[in-house]
Amino acid sequence: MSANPTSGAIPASNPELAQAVAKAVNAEGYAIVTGVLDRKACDTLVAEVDRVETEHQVEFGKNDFEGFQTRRIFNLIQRSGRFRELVLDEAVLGIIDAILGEDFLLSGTTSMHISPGETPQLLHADDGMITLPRPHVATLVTTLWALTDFEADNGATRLVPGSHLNPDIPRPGETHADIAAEMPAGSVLVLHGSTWHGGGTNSTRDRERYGLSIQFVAGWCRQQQNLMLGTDPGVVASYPRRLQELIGYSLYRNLMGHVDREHPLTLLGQDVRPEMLWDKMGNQPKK
Ligand SMILES: O=C(O)CCC(=O)C(=O)O
Repeated sequence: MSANPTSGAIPASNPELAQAVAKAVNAEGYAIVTGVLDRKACDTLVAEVDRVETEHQVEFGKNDFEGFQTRRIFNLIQRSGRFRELVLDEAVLGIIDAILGEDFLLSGTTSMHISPGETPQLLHADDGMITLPRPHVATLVTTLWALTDFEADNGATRLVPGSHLNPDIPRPGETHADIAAEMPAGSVLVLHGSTWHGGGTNSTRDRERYGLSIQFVAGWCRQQQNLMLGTDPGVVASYPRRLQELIGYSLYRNLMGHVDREHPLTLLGQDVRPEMLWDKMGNQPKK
């Protein structure tokens, strides 16, 4: 395993950020964006992960995939406003829009806190269970946020560049030319959903690796975490409109996701009446 792809990283200040990242993700299967968060924000988020882990007595994973030395918190948007703010990061949403197109959805929010002693996670593709023949356009994008430095020895995510174009998914027991996505705290690794990757080994004695996964899918796909059922509508009603839309209170191309022909935001008491696709189509001349 070689390390340190950060040399090709793209700074968050790049004026063409969304296009530059989309180009790299489509060509290489990944991109690293540096400087999305500052150290203070990372420290605050680490403290927030610690707080939620303690409050909910989050234990290590019970299988080798989730990691016997890794703690995960799912549905982070339920746990704290700080995580909800991250989901709404304008720069990252611009990147996702450039890759997945309009009306994309949030697919899930998870923390992965890797402790010393963790072994490598099985390489996998986050879209590995779907039945579309590979390779295919990105239907899913995972953003992995480094809250502490990601280093080759403390569990930095490993990935196989270009593997999103491979017609297969990796099988257990195979070895592949993976690299460690070393990146300073505050960086975000953007992964094409078909790219082979996995959490790394933490061979340090005392360095915890804190990361967050904020995952998105195209608006016509199923979300991995059921965010509509995972959050009380009474609580969602107080969220910013953009977050409500990303959870699923939105329509894809003015059709998919409607409720009795109404926009789902009407269920949160909002008066939203877009022109439905059927209206648009029905008003076209037939000849
Ligand atoms: O923790 C990481 O670096 C990656 C985790 C991951 O890929 C997963 O759990 O699916």
